[in-house]
Amino acid sequence: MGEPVDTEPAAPSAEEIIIKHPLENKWTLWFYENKSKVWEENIHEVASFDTVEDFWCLFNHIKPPSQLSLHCDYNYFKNGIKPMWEDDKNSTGGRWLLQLPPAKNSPQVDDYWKNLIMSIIGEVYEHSCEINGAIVNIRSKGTKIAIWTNNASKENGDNIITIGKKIKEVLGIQNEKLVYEAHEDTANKHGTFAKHAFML
Ligand code: MGP
Repeated sequence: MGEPVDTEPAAPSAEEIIIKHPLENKWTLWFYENKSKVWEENIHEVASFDTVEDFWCLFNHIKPPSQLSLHCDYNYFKNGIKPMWEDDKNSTGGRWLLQLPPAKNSPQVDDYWKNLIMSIIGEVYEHSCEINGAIVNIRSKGTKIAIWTNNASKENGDNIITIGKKIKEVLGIQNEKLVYEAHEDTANKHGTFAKHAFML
């Protein structure tokens, strides 16, 4: 009889166990749940991460958007930026917005969301420094997925468009409409729609 064949994979070295892959930025997940009439009281910080491994630990531990209750939101923002118009980093910014049918049990919404979050924490955008975060809103009228950027001025149009085109590429969407709204216009809108500064 020959030597027994060892089919077990080699045990990871101490270095492999300890080293995590750092992200360019630290990110924070916030959760919005519509409980109080005061909007700001409904939004809570959940956890922060700055490595790929800690991101997946968190992301895989929580429900995907399609399993959330109505009127809930996930918000992933760069650490230190609150997911609200009032934050200094958001106040002059806006959002690229994708409107989808209601999310309940929609694997497509979960796919879009996962790819979008991977793209922002992986900093795949040419102007990643302009990206503050991303939000998914679960509503009865439909699901909204958005990337928030920090400069909605007309003079910054080229960068905004470049980011929007990259979002379409990341999500693999050609026919779906993406609109960019300045937060100032969203906050002051009358009715459902804000003025669209750009459209792709
Ligand atoms: P929403 O949750 O972004 O969208 O904003 P929803 O529920 O689809 O409603 P719609 O108006 O877009 O059709 C709902 C409301 O939450 C807003 O009208 C504001 O009253 C409040 N709100 C939302 N955001 C993102 C903010 C914010 O950043 N700051 C403050 N103060 N209120 C906000």
